[in-house]
Amino acid sequence: MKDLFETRRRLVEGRYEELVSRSNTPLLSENGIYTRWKNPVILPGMIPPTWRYDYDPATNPYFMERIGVNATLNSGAIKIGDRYVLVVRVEGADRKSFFAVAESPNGVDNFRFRERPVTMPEDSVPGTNIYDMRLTRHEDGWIYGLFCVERHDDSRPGDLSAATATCGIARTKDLDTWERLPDLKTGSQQRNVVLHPEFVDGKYALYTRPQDGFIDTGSGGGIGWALVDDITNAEVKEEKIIDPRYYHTIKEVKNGEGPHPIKTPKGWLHLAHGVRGCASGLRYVLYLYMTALDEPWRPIANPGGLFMAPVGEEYMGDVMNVLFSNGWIADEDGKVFIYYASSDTRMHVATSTVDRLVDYCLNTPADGLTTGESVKTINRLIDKNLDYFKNNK
Ligand code: BGC
Ligand code: BMA
Repeated sequence: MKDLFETRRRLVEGRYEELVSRSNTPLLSENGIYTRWKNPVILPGMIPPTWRYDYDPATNPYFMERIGVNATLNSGAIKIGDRYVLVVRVEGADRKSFFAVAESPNGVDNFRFRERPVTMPEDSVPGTNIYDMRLTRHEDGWIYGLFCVERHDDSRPGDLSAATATCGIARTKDLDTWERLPDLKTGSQQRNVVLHPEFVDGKYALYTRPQDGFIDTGSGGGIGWALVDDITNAEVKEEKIIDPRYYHTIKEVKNGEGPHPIKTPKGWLHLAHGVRGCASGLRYVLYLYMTALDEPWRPIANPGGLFMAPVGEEYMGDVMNVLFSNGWIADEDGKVFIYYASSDTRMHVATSTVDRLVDYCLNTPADGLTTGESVKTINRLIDKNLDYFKNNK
């Protein structure tokens, strides 16, 4: 029995070490806009074995897993010193998500979790589940984590699936100890709320996503913008839609802000997700847009269509056909690390630069909203190229 225990222990620890210490390689970038990296950066197998296995041979003679991890997904991201840090949504085999901090020296591999997951203090009304944290280093000096808090909707006692989504707010200096602030008060359900890093007119500014129900955005028209006087008692009194949904686009059914936008000389660069319905369910893709530097709520560029969609193994997982991102890091040298989850199962990284992403936003034609317009747009490019060839023989 002792042999079996030792053999299994070595196997489990060997596999874990292999995953947390393997190096990553960039793949060929066909579109030239971003580069995907070969290996996922976070996988359930990278959760430390001490969270999953009982190491005492007396109580776990077969060295079996006691606490399973189902998925490691939608992660917030931030650079702390020279470390690339993710606050990962870890989902247990029991379908409960929690946050755990993983750090890497280079942003593309060797991510290791800290010793324990985050113990998030509760709001006055405890949540059933928490997920999808957006991290913001705010100019007030705190690091904020805004996330979704899910609770059963007790106004519908007979319906076990009736739920509410609310924005939870917490702040920290080190990602270990969190001060929980009261949940955001709004007139509607909220799943994708993001804190803007700067004060606007002396107020905290939020990207919101008002929705009628837990799943349905209903009349909720898209990504919103709201100012909040006091983050320690945050209330949305007025909300305006800055990035609407449209019929027959990649964001027909839903859209939501990803991480907070990156400040660039040409405007705020935003990463978001768009959702459409199809025969196999909902399809989640990523897209970019830009807003004005001095008025972060005013759109200045809306490149048409999707920026990233699932490829290969990314299609497969717990919730198929989903790319979701709530974390990216812009380095001082202009390099951008886009952290995205595929199919609610694992985390990946793609790299680009601020210059390339801004160029993409400013020079990708906007969605003309009809086939006729799309074909006209292609013909304009062909005309331009034919002219160019003629004049540059
Ligand atoms: C899941 C989320 C999902 C949401 C809406 C929640 O119960 O945990 O991952 O986005 O439902 O489908
Ligand atoms: C949601 C999101 C994510 C998830 C996605 C796909 O609405 O908030 O948590 O990745 O659905 O299941």
